[in-house]
Amino acid sequence: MQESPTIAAISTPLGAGAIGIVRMTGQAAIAICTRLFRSQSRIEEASSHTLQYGVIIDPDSGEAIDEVLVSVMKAPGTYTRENMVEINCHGGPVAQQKILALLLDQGARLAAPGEFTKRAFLNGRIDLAQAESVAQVVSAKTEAALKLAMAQLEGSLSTEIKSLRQEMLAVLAALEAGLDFSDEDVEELDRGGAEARLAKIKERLDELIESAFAGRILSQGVRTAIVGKPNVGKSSLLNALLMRERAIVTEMPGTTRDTIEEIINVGGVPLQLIDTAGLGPAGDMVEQIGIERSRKALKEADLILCLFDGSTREDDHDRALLTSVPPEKTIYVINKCDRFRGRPPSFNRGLLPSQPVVISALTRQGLRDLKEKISRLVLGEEFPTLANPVVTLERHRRLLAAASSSLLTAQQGLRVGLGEEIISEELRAAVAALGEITGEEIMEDMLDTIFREFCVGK
Ligand SMILES: Nc1nc2c(ncn2[C@@H]2O[C@H](COP(=O)(O)OP(=O)(O)OP(=O)(O)O)[C@@H](O)[C@H]2O)c(=O)[nH]1
Ligand SMILES: [Mg+2]
Repeated sequence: MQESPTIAAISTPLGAGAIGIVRMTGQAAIAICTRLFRSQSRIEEASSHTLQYGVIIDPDSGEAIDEVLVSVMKAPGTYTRENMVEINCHGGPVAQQKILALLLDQGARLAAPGEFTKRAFLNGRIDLAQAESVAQVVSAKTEAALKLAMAQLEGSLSTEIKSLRQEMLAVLAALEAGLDFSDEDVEELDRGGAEARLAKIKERLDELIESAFAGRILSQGVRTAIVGKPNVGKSSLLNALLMRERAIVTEMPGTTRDTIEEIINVGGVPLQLIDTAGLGPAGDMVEQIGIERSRKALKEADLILCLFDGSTREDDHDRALLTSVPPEKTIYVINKCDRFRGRPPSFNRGLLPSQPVVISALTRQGLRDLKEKISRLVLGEEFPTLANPVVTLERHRRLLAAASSSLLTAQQGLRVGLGEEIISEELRAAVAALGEITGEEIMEDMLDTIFREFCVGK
């Protein structure tokens, strides 16, 4: 990728801020900046990784645009491995836009989303999995998600994938040596040995695949549906957890007619909370559609908060609800405990498959217990420690699953005495799948799809 055009973009978010950064990378970055920058020292002569004070001027009018600090970073020790300039200007959108426009006038091209990071990848500074983690670092919503993304950026996943790929290549080489010299008198391939090696590799692949559930939860959030019959306090619970009056609450059953989604952070785990329409007799069309949406939310949820009104006796709707929630991913919650303080709830908790959490969405009593139970259930014991690489992207999970299934076929082939060509074919497919994760084997259009998800200036 030598001689790629110089690109520029505003890297800080749009809108007014104290400082804005306009970023430029490419062979001509420093020369372009020089033509606009008036200062005591010349930036071409400045040492790499230094900060230069000066003024950006419009070269046509000589007018001063902004007082700035310019970071000068010279190839190859930079983010993109090319010359880079970052102009730290005042954070108003006008100054940043004007400076960007001047850079474009002087020959830079506007950067596409993720193009800085794409260059870092194409120029070999980071591999593809690391490049993808940059977007995750930027979008991390919790500390845990940030830690995972940082571990991936530092290469923990890539190192594991590359080592698995190397091991597959070694088995493949042994197989193909058998193939190439099959006319000559070479030792027979040790089928049992090859199979055992593949089994070991597959085991590690499967561990990575398993980590994807936790990875998705930590990086994207646990889909958590609050369900229950009308009027038990679902919207009140959503509001209490959010600590603001997000959903409408009234004493009328059937208040919530559509699902409402909000994100909260419980002990470092992001929850995507979904308040639903009460599951009960549907009156009009809107209520019917609302109830269908509730059922969909219930089906797609990773976690269900199944809510009952503890101040009234259970009825058929409660009982019907109990048959439709899977106990292994449900926390049962008895609400309105302020109404039966000191006395047992009217609701018969003996109906519930596990110990319920008793709360009052009104007085916030029991909310802490509920949050603790949520993080215990989600983070569970089998949750991987962040010391091991964790798969956070669906793209990676899919490729790992493809590799694992090819390995399985290859293993079976070795066992039943299939021809070595067929086995190498499967192995090659597995090697290619892993290569797509780290970008050792990847098509240009795949890259475009991946980097399109990035923000401009990253
Ligand atoms: N005393 C008491 N009242 C509560 C509590 N939680 C909710 N309520 C009341 O119960 C009524 C219904 O609350 P909502 O939060 O709207 O119930 P919902 O389950 O969302 O109802 P729908 O949207 O109609 O399905 C309101 O009058 C709330 O003030 C509680 O913990 N204690
Ligand atoms: Mg409601």
